[in-house]
Amino acid sequence: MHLKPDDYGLIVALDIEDENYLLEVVKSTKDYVSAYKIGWPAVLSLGMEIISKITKYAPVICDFKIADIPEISEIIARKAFERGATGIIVHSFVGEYTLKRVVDVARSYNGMTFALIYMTHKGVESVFSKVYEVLVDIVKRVNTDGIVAPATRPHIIKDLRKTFNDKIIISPGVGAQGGDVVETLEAGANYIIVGRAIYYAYNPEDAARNFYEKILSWRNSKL
Ligand code: NUP
Repeated sequence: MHLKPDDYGLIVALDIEDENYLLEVVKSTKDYVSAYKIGWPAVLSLGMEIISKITKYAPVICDFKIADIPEISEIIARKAFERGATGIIVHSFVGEYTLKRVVDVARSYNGMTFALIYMTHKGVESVFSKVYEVLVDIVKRVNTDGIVAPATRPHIIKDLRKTFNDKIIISPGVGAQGGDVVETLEAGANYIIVGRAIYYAYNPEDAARNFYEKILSWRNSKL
């Protein structure tokens, strides 16, 4: 199952170091998610095998934030897809040759590439605001399936949606970092990414259902 540019949903970030807890979160939230996202915390703690274990329940996007020369980026992406990943996240500041190489590897596995254009956390405006237009131009030259845009900065999502109307926008920063579900979807995101607000919740299943229902009710209000 692939994410789609005309669809909406929840992606749960699993930055969890304990395998039992990670799989417990997956099993209890799987009915509400379009995909899971894993990154360095899970892979460095549990190994790459964790990817195939999660894919039994839902597609996995590997948030490796690839930022290397094309040849090395290709290997990193390939390792993720060999384990059954559905998507990979790559930084856009490394330029179009790295992005193109990652897109080619992804395509050969029928997988997806998401280019990270602007981050969510405090203090990065001083970097990203200076290079924003340059990064947008890089991504315009490469046929990535989607982009990663910050739920903490809805005006950036809005701007990216205008430029990239056929790409899937996935947005981290909802919940623990202060981003809001409805504001993020209104701005133009397709999938919201939520980590701590789900896996640190007293009841992750209820928390995931809650986010999912908010997305559904927003979508229904637009029909
Ligand atoms: O700009 C970004 N911000 C961000 O938080 C790009 C990301 N990929 N992320 C990731 O989204 C981050 O690594 C984490 O996995 C997730 C957000 O988690 P949380 O703040 O909802 O716990």
